[in-house]
Amino acid sequence: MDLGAITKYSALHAKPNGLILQYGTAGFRTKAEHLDHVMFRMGLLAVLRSKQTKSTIGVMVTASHNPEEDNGVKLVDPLGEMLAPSWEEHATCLANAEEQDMQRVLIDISEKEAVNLQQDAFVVIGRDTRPSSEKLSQSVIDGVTVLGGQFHDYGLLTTPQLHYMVYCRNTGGRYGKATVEGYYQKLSKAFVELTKQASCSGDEYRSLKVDCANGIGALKLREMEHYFSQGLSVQLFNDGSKGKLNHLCGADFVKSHQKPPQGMEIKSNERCCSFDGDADRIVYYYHDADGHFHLIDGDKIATLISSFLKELLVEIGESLNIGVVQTAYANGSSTRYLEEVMKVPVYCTKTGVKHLHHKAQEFDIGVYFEANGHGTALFSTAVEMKIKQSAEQLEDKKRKAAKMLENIIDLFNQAAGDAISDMLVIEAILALKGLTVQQWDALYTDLPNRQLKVQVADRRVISTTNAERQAVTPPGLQEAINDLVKKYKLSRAFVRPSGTEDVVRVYAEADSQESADHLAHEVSLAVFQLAGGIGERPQPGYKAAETTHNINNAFGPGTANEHTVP
Ligand code: NG1
Ligand code: ZN
Repeated sequence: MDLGAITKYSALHAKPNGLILQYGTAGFRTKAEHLDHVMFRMGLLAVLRSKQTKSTIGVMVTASHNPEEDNGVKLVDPLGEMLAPSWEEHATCLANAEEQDMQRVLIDISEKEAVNLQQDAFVVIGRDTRPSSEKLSQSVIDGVTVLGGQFHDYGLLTTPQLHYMVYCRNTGGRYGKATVEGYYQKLSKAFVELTKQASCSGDEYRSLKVDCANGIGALKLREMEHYFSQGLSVQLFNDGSKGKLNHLCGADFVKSHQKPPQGMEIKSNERCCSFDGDADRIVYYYHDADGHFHLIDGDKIATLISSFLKELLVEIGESLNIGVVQTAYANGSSTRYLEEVMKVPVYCTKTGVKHLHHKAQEFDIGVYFEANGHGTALFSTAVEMKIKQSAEQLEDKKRKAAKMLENIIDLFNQAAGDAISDMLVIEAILALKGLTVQQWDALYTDLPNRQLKVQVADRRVISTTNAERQAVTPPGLQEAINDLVKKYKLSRAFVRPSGTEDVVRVYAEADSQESADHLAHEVSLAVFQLAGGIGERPQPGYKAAETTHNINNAFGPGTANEHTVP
């Protein structure tokens, strides 16, 4: 380690005094102007992690669905998964070290993790379309270079594309070719093969309106479009040519406002979807003949996918164990439908895709989705081999089903939730089953629900258990929630501290929207009273809270990932 060079270059990426950040569920996220030193240091850390794992490590510069002025960074581990928890702690220590302590922290990490500093290191870098991203990714490269690491800068990529690149590079190309071209070819080939087998080819099944949140998804989908145009025609909206990233559009806006994005004309019963700013989330929606808006979220996507996979397995005659992984935010109707109608086991984990991904790896086939549309399906190596064999050896109908499954496996991005890949999976399934968007929506009816936020002095006073469904502290809060829930039919409510914002999130569902709204409000009041609420008491009526959420969710000092020390 050339400590002199590190000190010299670090001074060019100096840390603002007193700024403290935390590597949260989605890496570091805050205002772009506070991130230069973090980027440089994450370049350094990626080199150490690469040396330790003797693998390629990814660094993605993005703040996903956050406002355009924000940015963020996360590291991608060897198999395309999120960074290991012990290294998240190292990331936090390194990002917060004062200039004079940097060397010591780097040496500490190397020693603790037994990093062989003589080992070669390789880092791949991707970035989203934010104006600040290019310069910030250059700071990552400075960090990589000063520690003697080799790198490849992919430039503009969706987050899941970067995860894919890392996975490909560390599996000797078995998963695919580690180029954008390789990604397009792998997915498109599987998609075109699948849709060739669809019997209904009416145009209504094959055209789709896509809201790209004015982000990277537009660029990449446009590049990819001609590879799969035989199977699907996409019409892009909010493609970044004029609007602002994530502003009044994108998956997060559509899901939290339960309304269509701006800039998209929707005729009744037209199938539409929205990506988020870095294209790792997707939700679908449509207007019915009466002009009512219907959202099809991650829960319904997981249901469509898992029921299709289950049907294929039955057809092939394979009894593999398939599981669906959700979080506490999954609509109660989806869980009931999966367990009672489809007879698929459902598991609940803490919020954050790394928890879901980890759990899904326990099954032969694990389908995981957050209600907000982030998810994918994972297939064990044994399953992939078995299905490949079946596709060659079985006869007729069984062989056809095995071939379909083989292509579906190729179409999923198994490294991370991926809006483009999920969109193609969904489109293929709808075409193969001849389902309209309304028929898909009608699988079950969502229970009315409401999500609110409460400001408290210190959200860490709330601790939870049972996959965040029950509050352990502060004393009396869970009892209060239990009493409130009893007042309503088909009701459920829970609270948890957010991992990405300085708020406590409240979720409630019940048999009617009015009841869900009341329950959410009453629970918010209980949080305010028992967990140290600050500012104005929560008011009834959800509009105020929702507006606060969407207009004022920029990360300022004191938000989840950022604290300023006086
Ligand atoms: P927090 O802020 O911890 O609730 C949010 C989302 C997560 C996940 C992360 C990372 C909800 C309720 N929470 O986490 O699902 O996507 O951001 O981006 O949607
Ligand atoms: Zn995202």
